[in-house]
Amino acid sequence: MNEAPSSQFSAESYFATQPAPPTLEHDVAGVRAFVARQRELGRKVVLVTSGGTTVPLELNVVRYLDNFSAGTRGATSAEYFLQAGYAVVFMHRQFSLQPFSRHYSHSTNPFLDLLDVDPQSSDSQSPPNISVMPSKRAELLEVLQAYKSARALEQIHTLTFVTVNDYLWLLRAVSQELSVIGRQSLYYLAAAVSDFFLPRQKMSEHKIQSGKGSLIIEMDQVPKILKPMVDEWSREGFIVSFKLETDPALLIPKARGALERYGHQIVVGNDLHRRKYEVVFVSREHAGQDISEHWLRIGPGAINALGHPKEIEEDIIAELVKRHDAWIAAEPSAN
Ligand code: 9Z3
Repeated sequence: MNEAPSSQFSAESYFATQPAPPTLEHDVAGVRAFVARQRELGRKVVLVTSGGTTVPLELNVVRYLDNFSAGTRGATSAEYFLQAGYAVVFMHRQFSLQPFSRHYSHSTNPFLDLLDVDPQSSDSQSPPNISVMPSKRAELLEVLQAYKSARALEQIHTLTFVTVNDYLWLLRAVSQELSVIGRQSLYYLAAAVSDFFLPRQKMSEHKIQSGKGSLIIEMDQVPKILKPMVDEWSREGFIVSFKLETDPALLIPKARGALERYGHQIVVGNDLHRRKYEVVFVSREHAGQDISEHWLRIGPGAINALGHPKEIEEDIIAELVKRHDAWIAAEPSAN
């Protein structure tokens, strides 16, 4: 068994000691083919990460630590990126929300409630017709058309992760694949990623037994993955990370700290309870300039141009598309 380095992993020591997920090669081949196609078509490509990572406590996993995220931010944002003409690599936690189907989440808007059965239409040969209730048709049609169009245009490619280990391996591999399109690539890192993990070498093989009193687990820190992303894997990509805090007083200092430490393009700060109504973009207009803050807010009951309840992701993506276009247009040396 490999000796795991104690407590602080660099990205390098992490990948040298923690096993790659078994589906990695297959997943990477899919992304490679997708990116090659988008490159031919001249489309910009965004990697959207979404949902929370788990940290298993046992090799035969019964218990795990989870990070909060329903996947709403990522799934909603992916739809607006598609609308803006981007190709989307949607890398999400298995079973978290996905673009389009998110509108019919089983708990808030169950799909079966959209349907009607017409008993008159049945006979001994065929079952009755099923139709969409008239009151639900217009909304469903809009979602369905956008979904079918993204599929027909081969504009979206989906990948799943569960553990933080799956996430880290996939993120590195996908970033390297996307780097071939240079400045046309955008990274939108909305997944809620654990800061702590249990190295494979320290995990119990079987279910941790009770009966010995309280459970004490010492976890190691997950390596700061944005650093090698910015410096090595995606040097020309436009990188947007999210910072989640629950104490509003920490949001700006933490977001500024992340931008200073990693040197990427934007940190979007959000407070857990206000995340659907306000976010803050923390960035520098040009390298060397002071860090500035730009708040995006939507009022309660806001309605968009199509007459639907406004989602803050619409404004987040519009702002990012503008900034990404400016980034593409700028000379590399100017940044
Ligand atoms: C976010 O901050 C996302 O906006 C949310 C979205 C997870 C709050 P939902 O999926 O929630 O709509 O329910 N994501 C990033 C969270 C994160 O783990 N950030 C790390 C940090 O804060 C840096 S990568 O340290």
